[in-house]
Amino acid sequence: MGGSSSSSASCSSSPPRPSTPPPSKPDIVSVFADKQVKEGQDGTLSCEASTGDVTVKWEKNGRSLECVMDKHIKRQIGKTFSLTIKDTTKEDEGNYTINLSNRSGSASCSAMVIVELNEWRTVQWKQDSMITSLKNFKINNDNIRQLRFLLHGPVGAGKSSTINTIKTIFDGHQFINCLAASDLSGESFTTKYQKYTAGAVPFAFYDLMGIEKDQLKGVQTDDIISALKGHIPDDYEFKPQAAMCEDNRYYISDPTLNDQIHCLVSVIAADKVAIMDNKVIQKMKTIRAEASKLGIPQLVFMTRVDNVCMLTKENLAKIYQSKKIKEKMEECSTRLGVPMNCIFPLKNYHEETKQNEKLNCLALEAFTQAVYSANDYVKKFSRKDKCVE
Ligand SMILES: Nc1nc2c(ncn2[C@@H]2O[C@H](COP(=O)(O)OP(=O)(O)OP(=O)(O)O)[C@@H](O)[C@H]2O)c(=O)[nH]1
Ligand SMILES: [Mg+2]
Repeated sequence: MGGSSSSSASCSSSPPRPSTPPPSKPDIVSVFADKQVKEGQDGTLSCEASTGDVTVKWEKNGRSLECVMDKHIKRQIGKTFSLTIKDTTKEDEGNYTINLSNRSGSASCSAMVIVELNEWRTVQWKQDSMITSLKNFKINNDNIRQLRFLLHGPVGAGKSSTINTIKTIFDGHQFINCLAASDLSGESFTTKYQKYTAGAVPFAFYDLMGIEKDQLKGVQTDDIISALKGHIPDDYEFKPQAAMCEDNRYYISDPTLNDQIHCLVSVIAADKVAIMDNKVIQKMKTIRAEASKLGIPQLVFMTRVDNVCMLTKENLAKIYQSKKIKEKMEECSTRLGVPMNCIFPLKNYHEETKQNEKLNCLALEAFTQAVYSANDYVKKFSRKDKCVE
């Protein structure tokens, strides 16, 4: 990270007059580095060049900077050049470049200005009390042994990794059995309807094959709907060409609330939401509409946040100060049609081998919300044990 500098020489067409020797070619002696500025505060980018005999141009995101009075203050003191952005707002975030040029050549350097928003959602960054309250959690329906969570979403969204993360938190050591794919795989790595449990907590997670745009690839929409209703048994091997039907010998024809899903979690990768195919979105909307009809609560877990935001990658505790994360959540909200308060950004274990409390806290915040929603759902059925169909 840090600023970058480049310099390029260009020949002048007319020979220099003997009386005025050409100025020396500018070079950047000290570049400006990426800068994090708190919303509402001033941020200054400052660099030093080898000469002050230059024309100065500032750019933002590759375009000439439109200077706003009392907002952008450009200064040159000798060979030092600076730009101060007053009273920063999220619109000021971007890549800033200074170009210095004269007859003998030019030089430039660029850096990111990242505006830390005022925290717009708070997270409890201590995990112990959250883990304890989930470990002691009592389901509000005596007939229900476990709250059941189904994770669905596009191929490679991070469904299996999310289950791994939650299991890692409860088991107290890194869990990597729920097979997560390498990033390069184009097809779903998970093919079975696999159930995972964690430690002694009364929660079960169902991992699904990813949703694909093609009709005959990935998990079938009808299979996910059948799983929501409790018709699909554990370990069922999905067949992309044909959805499970009533005459299949594994079909659970009379599911109880214990076979049903109690909370549907849509998993979306923050770095892929913009390129998600409309057909995949449409399939997810169909599933969500069916879950709504059944009254099943739904949340969105937005994974891979470290791939879209440098501020968050460096310090997960700043996630709710990041403009980029907010934008990605808004994009998820618009594309999937879910309100912002149902979207939880998180980072999964994928390269680290040691437990990370901030990562755990973010996942625990999201998961706790899923647990309360699932519990509210089964509470409604506390006197009837039958499926709602
Ligand atoms: N950087 C980063 N990578 C992640 C994160 N979560 C998952 N990954 C990576 O994303 C890739 C896909 O993750 P999986 O968990 O296999 O995704 P999936 O949704 O189960 O995929 P399928 O089962 O193939 O449909 C893997 O390489 C993970 O290591 C995250 O929060 N950050
Ligand atoms: Mg998977």
